[in-house]
Formats: sequence, C-alpha cells, structure tokens
Amino acid sequence: MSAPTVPSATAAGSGRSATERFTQKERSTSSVDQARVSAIATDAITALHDVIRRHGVTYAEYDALKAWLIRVGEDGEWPLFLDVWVEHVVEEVANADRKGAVGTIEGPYYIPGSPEFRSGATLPMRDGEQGTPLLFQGTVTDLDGNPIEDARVELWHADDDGFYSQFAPGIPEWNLRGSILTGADGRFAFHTVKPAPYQIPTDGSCGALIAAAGWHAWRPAHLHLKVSAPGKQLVTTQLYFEGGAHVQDDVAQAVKPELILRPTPAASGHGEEVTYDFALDPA
Ligand code: MBD
Ligand code: FE
Repeated sequence: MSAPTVPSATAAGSGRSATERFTQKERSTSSVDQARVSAIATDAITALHDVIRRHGVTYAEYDALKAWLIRVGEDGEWPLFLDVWVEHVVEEVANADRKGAVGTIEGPYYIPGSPEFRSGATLPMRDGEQGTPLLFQGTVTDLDGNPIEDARVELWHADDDGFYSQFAPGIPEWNLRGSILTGADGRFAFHTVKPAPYQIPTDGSCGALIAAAGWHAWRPAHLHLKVSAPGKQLVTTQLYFEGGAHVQDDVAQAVKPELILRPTPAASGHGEEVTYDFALDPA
C-alpha cells in the first residue's frame, strides 16, 4: 500500500504556513546598528542601480518587477524566495570560521519542538510511508573526538511526494520530524525513509520567476538536521545522496562536498544505512 498522496498542496498554502511560522518565531529584539543599516542598505540599493544601468532595464520590466514583488508577499513566498536564493551566502559568512561539522541553509520548513525519541527509534511516519527504508546513524563529538552526551540531533525531511508535514494538507503533524538526545557514547540512530528529490512550489511567484527565466525548480533529495549541545555551537545542515538528481545543480545552491552521504545496503537486509558524524565547535 502506498501512503496517500497529499490533496491539493499549493504554493499559497505552504507559503502562508512558512510566513506564519517565521512571523511567530522569537528572535533577538536588539536593534541593528544605524551606521550598519545605512551602509548595507546603501550598497544593496546601489547594486540594484548598477544592474538597471548595465541591462538597460525598461519601464515595462520595472513594472513587472513591482507586480512580482507584490505577488511574493501576497502568496507568502518571501521565506521561500529568500531561503532559496539568498540564505546560502548568509550561512557561508556566518559559519566561515567553523572547524567542525559543515553547515548549510535551514530553509523554510523547520519546526522547533519535534517529538523526542531514544536512539534507534523510527521517525513518525504513516503506514505504508513511501521511500526506501534508511537507517541514519552517527556520533556527536567535540572537536577532539570526545563523544558528547545529551547532544540533541533534530531531523526533518520531506516525504516521497516532496511535501513537509505542517506545510501541506493531509499529513500528520510530526510526520518525518523527530529529535534524539545522545547517550554517553554520543551516538544517535534514526530509522526513516530516503526522501525524494524536491521541487519547490511551481504555482506561486517563485515558480513564476523560474518559468519566466527558464530555470528549474529542483533541489536534490535531502535530510535536514540541527545538532546542538550545551556549550557548543548549533549546527544547522543538510545531507544529500551521492549520484542523486540535482546534487550538482541545486536551485538553492546549498550542496557542499562534505554533505554527501554514501549509503550502503543495510546490515538488516532492509533498505539502506549510512553513518555520519558531527563534531561541534565550542560556543
Ligand atoms: C526546501 O525543502 C528547502 O530545503 C529549501 C532550502 C527551500 C525550499 C524547500
Ligand atoms: Fe528542505
């Protein structure tokens, strides 16, 4: 039996959810330094002026841009747009000095507070959840390789149809989302299913940009992770599968060579397994 496909997931639906989530998220309230706002905003606006001059942008194109920007807001796709086309550079700058586990973008579909499990648990999934069974396991250590007890490993990923729970209708709340606290040996193990390549919504404003430019909307199949421990830097990352579609041409430019998994047939004879270890930098 295959898991039911999701009824009528729409760009506007997932966009609305992602926008609501982001708006509700707690974030630092400290104001940004005025001189920095001025310098960054001036450079960003000047960069746009340069593009207009270089390409001889017309009034028709300027109006198309205005209409498109208005639509991005209307269908809630600012989180999607920014995370697909901008976040990877913010991540690169933020984590340039990190020595341990390699990070990449968070994307728009993280939900904090996923259910906690013991190592070796199966992520919440439906009967007949589609996809090759995958045992994903590893160890969390410090930079010297000492195992970290009570490290938190949070895993979330799309289903075989490319949908995330809480961002598409008809999927149980915590489907394919869960957290494990490591034991004294620093180890964690999740049973899940291998996700499929993922197409960002094509029926909204981001899809309209992609179609108008003749680009593609695909991300490679990926697991999302947040790994954290007291006194250590939180690592937000994603892992991909060697040889998978779009590993070389991710629309979100979030693939790095250190983030490629090479699963092997599982020792259990059931599906595949792969080990990936995380070394955390001191906070
Ligand atoms: C995703 O699943 C994702 O990870 C990113 C970065 C953007 C859109 C959808
Ligand atoms: Fe994703």
